[in-house]
Amino acid sequence: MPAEVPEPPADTPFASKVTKDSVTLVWAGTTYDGGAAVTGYHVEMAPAGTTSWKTVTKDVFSTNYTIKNLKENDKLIFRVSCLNSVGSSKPSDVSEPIAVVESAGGEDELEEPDEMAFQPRQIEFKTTNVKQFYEIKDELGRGKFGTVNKCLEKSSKRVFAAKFIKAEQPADKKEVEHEIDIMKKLQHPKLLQLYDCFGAGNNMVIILELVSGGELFERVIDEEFDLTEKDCVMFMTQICEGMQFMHDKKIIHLDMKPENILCVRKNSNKIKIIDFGLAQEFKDGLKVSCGTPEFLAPEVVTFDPVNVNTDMWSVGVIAYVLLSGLSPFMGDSEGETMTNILKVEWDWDDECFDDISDASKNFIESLLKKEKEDRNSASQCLQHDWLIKAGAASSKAISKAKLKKYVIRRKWQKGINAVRAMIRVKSIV
Ligand code: PIT
Repeated sequence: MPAEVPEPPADTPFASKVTKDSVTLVWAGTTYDGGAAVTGYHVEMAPAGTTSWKTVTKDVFSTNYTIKNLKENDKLIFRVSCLNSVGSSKPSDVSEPIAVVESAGGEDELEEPDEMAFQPRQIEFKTTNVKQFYEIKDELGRGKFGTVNKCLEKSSKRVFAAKFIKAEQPADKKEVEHEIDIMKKLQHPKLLQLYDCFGAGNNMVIILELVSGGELFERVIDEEFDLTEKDCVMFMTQICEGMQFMHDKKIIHLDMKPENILCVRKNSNKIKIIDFGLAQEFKDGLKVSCGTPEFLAPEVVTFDPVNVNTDMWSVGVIAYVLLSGLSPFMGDSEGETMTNILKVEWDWDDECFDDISDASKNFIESLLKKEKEDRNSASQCLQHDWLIKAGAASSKAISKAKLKKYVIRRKWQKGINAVRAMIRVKSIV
């Protein structure tokens, strides 16, 4: 069949960041490339309320772009078309009007804009050996899911992360295929991207975007890093951006915890959310029994229906730990932890909270609510004063003594869990 023009971007473009003279626009990839790979995007803008479209660029390969040198206080709308060798798709839906004004993190953020690691691509499951296409390099980490190694794509010489999963049973394979299906839907700069996948016999390999900054909490406890409330705002904003994108797609992560937030590079404050192994598409009445005790929402503990706000509870717990190094519901046993969660028993009593802003406390209070309907959604969080008024957040260093102890304790726990998993595997064999 001859190729045709692609379908437009799957979603309405939106602004991930606005400053007094720039807008960073983010959009989704195509739903169908027309049979010829998407080669780039055409971004257009117009004054809000008009149809005077003007090309911003036809030369962008990632699904985000920063439009610079805009006039302060202008109100603009944007649309994006997908390009392939045949031509251009119809334009996407038109964005909400975006006002060019300073917002969270704008002025003093010196980092480069968000980049997708690679342009959206059609990913097909291959049954060949991964080593035919990739050279496998050093181990990056391991967990209950298997091992992650750095790898090099032979054809392009580009580096990626290869996640090796042992899938002994057909059900294990189904689980991995489910994770792959979910990841294909999640093309966003704050969510770790899927690049390729292989399955031969019992071994499945997922090729992922490579990030090299390690776990967020490990990075912030480094001696070189002065953790401030401003930094916490920056991290929580990115986490909420990733959540907002997932939740807009009706996908729930269901295992939001510090270990699943990685830094892009050692010297960058950009993060990516990983591990979609437990993620589920929302369905009315969906119940789950998984996750990590300290971060579980009450409805997971009681095996009641979940929704996207189930993740937002865990985001509240992450913010609490990041600011204090204390785990709000942690008990002496898993049972005690779950009881504390069900009673929503937590407080600001510790003296380390004396220096923490009321805005941050209000942000967390709006998430640690028993009823998921009462919690702030990811979009509401992104509108919360604590995140919006990032410029006002304190630049005073927060004590990291407790957070250091917390990270060390979680590492121990992770080791114990890995040994437990091995013992379980042994006893099955
Ligand atoms: C990297 C670098 C790194 C670890 C990872 C990726 C791990 C990612 C990962 C992704 C998953 C999952 C578990 C781990 O279930 O140090 O680029 O989907």
